[in-house]
Amino acid sequence: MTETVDVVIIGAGFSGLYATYQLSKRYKVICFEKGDGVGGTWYWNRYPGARVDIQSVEYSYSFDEDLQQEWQWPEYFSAQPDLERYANHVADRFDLREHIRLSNAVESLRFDEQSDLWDVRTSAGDHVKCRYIIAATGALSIPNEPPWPGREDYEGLIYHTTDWPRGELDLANKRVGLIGTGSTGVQVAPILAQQAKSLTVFQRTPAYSMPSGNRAMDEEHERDWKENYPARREEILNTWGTSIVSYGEKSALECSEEEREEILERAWNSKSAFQMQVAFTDVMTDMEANGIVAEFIRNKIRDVVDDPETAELLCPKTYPVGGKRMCIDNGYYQTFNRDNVSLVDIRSAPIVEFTKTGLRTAQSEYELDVIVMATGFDAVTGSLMNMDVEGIDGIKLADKWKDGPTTYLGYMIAGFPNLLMVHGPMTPGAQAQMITTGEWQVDYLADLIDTMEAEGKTRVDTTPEAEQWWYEETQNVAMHMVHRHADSWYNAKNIEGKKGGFMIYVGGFPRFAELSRKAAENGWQGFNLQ
Ligand code: N01
Repeated sequence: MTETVDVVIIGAGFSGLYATYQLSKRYKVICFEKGDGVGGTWYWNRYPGARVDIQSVEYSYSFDEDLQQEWQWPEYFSAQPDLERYANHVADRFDLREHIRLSNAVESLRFDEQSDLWDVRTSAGDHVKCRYIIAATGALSIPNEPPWPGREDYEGLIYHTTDWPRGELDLANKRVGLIGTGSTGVQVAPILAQQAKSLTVFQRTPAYSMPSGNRAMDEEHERDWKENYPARREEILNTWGTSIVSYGEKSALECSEEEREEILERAWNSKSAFQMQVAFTDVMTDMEANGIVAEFIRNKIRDVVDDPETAELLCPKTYPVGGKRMCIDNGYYQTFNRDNVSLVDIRSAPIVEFTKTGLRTAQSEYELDVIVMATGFDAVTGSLMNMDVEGIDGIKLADKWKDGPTTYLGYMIAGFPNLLMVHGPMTPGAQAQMITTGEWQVDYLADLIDTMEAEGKTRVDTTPEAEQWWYEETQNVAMHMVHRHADSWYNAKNIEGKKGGFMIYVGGFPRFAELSRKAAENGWQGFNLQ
């Protein structure tokens, strides 16, 4: 049976849930979700230690005043179970479940040029026609698993952190290998070290990380936020990184050494990794200023790690602070002082293959009972590229994006009418706080849909020229930022062979929002309403 609705939303993560809430008020909506529960990132990433790195009074919905007043976060930085509980609460409280179909992944999307409707087919066999698609598929949904040979011969267990088994995993007496030292590896390592017989950490590039200082929520802090929520939410949207921190007013280069140290110590104790990146005006734009912050962090690492050789290996020296996402941790560097933990440098001697009993690098062989892959994601484009998406004239999205994504303001792709994206390629993504900025983008797209419906239009598409303008803006702003000196998932350089330039807009959310707003005010410039 074929159903017809107005909008199909893909993904019941935080943006998909809000899109379902917002659009189901006036349109017929179905939200398809691959997982058997809601929460997206916070449904999938249930590895031990998974926790948000932005304080939860910020990293939460703003759309309903009662919700933000009544909800209580137990800790400053919420753990995955609390974030998943919150997503479920929102789904129940706002009666979203009637629109959501779980364990039901969208497999193909085909645009019908006669009717201007999308034809949607799913893993559970559903067949739906709809005017609009909202792809809230997440920037970090498809795991990156490097194709080292021999995997099928390995007799131990392999877990990617984003596909962690439910329930307790008994690691006592197990020799565990952890590959990857990004935000995820840094969070999971201390816990694996406590649980396992031994932990071997395979590091290609060290992270910059600072202690999270996570603690139980204190009443005064919570009350302060709840009394000031509307103003704080506005302030969040008006800051470069959509987080309320204290933005430095001086260049690192014009401060005396004592002044710098004082500012950096304060930033280090602020419990916000973002604060380190804005401690001075030029940390994110000037490599010399950035180098001062980098050296401060390296000295903190050297202070904590007992073995000088291990400490040096853990010190990032090849890219700037903030060039990749800076991490916050709960005892990461202290982990390397434990007798059961060792660090292997796979930059100088890369992993070559899995063996029957573990891993072989260019230098040695390691016997491991469990291998944990914290190797990140086929980020930003992976989720849509994994579906069979066909636009006008039979163009496949996988072909269109084979050399990297192009979008207009991250919302639309030329040749794929009525397909709208939240946190799409070339939006600020993880350079911003994704719940609040996701709400903002959903509201923007809801306005676009409302305009279409009010004007009796059936097709909105963008143009290659509009895409080109946005591509240049995205790449140009990156050329002024230190991000260009790091290989990361922001610029598609985390996976060998992946093509594309900057897929994350690093010009700041306020500029992105301003350009989006201007386009809407100028009669939806760049969006071709027909
Ligand atoms: O992934 P990553 P992640 N050979 O891509 C290594 C968000 N997040 O899951 O740096 C050897 O950052 C790779 O090495 P290198 C956050 O936005 C947030 O950790 O490419 N190593 C790196 O060490 C974050 O940015 C939170 O040299 C290989 C690691 O694997 C994003 O998710 C928590 C390799 C991957 O690091 C992704 O973080 C967790 C190879 N072939 C995540 N391929 C919080 O809110 C990859 N690696 C706290």
